[in-house]
Amino acid sequence: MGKIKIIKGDITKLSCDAIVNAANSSLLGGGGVDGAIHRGAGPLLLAECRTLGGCRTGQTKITKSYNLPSRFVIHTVGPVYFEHTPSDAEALLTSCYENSLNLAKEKGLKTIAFPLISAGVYGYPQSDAIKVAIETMKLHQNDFDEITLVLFGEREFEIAKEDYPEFL
Ligand code: AR6
Repeated sequence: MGKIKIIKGDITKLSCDAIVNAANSSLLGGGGVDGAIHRGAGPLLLAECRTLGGCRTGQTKITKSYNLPSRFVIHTVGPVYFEHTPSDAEALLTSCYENSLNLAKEKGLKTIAFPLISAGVYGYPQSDAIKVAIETMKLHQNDFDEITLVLFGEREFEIAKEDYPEFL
């Protein structure tokens, strides 16, 4: 069985098969983790993203990683929390993880890392976002060598330590 890991850090530094980007539907960059990924990858990432025709909420697109140490970037668009009912937001966020993991599996990728999708600018409550991430990862862990949840902020890492100590 594959391993789920929770770490604190910067996802752009990881050299796994794929890192996941919490993008917006234009796929043309932004702030937060999206900005960090585009800065690290360089301008060729934006050039490839321009050819993709955007991405709908809950869906995914894959690109190369260019100057980043990972091999691929899987771009997914999380829900803006307050634009949906809580249960619709949860279903959409679950789709982000599901579709990213399914796409990675289809491509034969074995190691994948996620940021805490929607839990920054998009306002998803951090503790609920961590639960969606981990519970969805658990359903797919047999298909991967390692699935990593990368937490950037101190507060979200403290929540994860409390709620999921077994993955630290
Ligand atoms: N590595 C890992 N996690 C990070 C990093 C990093 N380098 N930088 C930030 N985070 P956000 P969203 C965490 O706002 O809520 C963008 O402008 C951050 O602490 O990046 O899905 C897009 O273009 C938070 O926990 O994404 C969209 O417009 C998590 O990543 C919009 O923001 C997600 O925060 C998407 O909003």
